[in-house]
Amino acid sequence: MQFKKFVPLVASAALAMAALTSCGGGGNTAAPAGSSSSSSAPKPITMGFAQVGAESGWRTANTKSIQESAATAGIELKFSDAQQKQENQIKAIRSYVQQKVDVIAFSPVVETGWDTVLLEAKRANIPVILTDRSVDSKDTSLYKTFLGSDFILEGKKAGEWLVKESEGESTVNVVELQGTTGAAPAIDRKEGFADAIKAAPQIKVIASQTGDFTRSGGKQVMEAFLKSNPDIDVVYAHNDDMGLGAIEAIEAAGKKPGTDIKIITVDAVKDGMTALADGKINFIAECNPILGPQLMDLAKKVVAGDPVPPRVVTPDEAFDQQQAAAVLPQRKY
Ligand code: GYE
Repeated sequence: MQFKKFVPLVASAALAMAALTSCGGGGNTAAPAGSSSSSSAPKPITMGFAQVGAESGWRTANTKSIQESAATAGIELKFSDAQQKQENQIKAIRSYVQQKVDVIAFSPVVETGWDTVLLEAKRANIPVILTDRSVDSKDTSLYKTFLGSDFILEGKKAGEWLVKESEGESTVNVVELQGTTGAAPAIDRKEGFADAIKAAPQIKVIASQTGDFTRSGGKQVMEAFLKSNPDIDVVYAHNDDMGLGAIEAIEAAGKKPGTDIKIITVDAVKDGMTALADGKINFIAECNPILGPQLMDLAKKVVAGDPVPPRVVTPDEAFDQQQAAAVLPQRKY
C-alpha cells in the first residue's frame, strides 16, 4: 500500500511547554527554606509515590521527572516500583498510610479495584492524587485530582492520521498492539482509534492483542501476527516501546518497517522519535511524561487544604517524520 504525502498537523512545542509549567506556584509553606536551626521550622511534605514499574521509556522519563521535581520542591519522596502488579501498588499505598505520609500519589496500573485501599487512605485523612492514569471508581471523593494526558484524544489523533493517509485505498489491514490489559491508556487509546477509523470503512483492525507496553511484548506479539497474517499494512501500537519491538519482528521477517508496513505509536520518547526521524515509524501521537513539576504543585496545594481542579489535562502534540527530525535535537526525553 502506498500512502500519499502527509500534510503536517498543527503542533506548537512552545505552547505546550508554557501550558505545562503554568500550574502556578502553590500556596504551601511547608518546603524547607533556610531556617534549619529553629525547632519550629516547617516540616517538609512527605509524599508516598506508588509507580507502575519500569516497563517503558515513557515510564523511565516519568520517574525521573517525579524524583527531580520532588527534590526541587523540597518534598521528601518515598518511591516504590510495583513491577506492573496491582497487588504491589496496593501494598505500597497501605505502607504509606501506615507511615502517615502527608500525601499519596500514584499511577494506577489498571483502572478497577482501588476503592478499598483508597478508602483506607481517606479514613486516615491522607489526600490522594492520581497521576498519569486514572481509576474508574464511582466515588470521586476518594482522590483530590487526576493529572495526566487525554488518552482517548491520543488514539483519535493516531486514527485520524491513518484515515487521511489511506484515502483512496481499497483495503488497509491494521494490527493493534494494546497496552496492559485493563490500564486506562490501553482502554482509551483503543477507543479513540476505533472511533476515528469509523470514518474510513476500508481500514480494518484484523488482529488486536496486548504487548503489555513492553518492547519484548511488542516483538513477541508482532512475530505471531506476522505468521498468521500475510497482508499487514499498518501496526498501531499503544506505545513507542511496543512499536520498537514490532520493528525488530518486521525486520527479522525480511520486511521494511515504515515502508512495507507502516507504524503508528503513542508517547514520542527519545527512541520512538529517533525511529520516526529514521523512517521506521510513520506517526507518533505524543504523551508527555514530564508530570513532576505539576504534581509537586498540586501536592503542596492539597496538603495546604487549598482547592485544586478535579482534572488537570497535560497538553500533547503529534509528529510525522519531518517534524520528528526537526524537534529531535531539542528533545529532553
Ligand atoms: O504510554 C506507556 C507506559 O500510562 C501513559 O504507560 C502511560 C503509559 C505510556 O508504559 O509507555
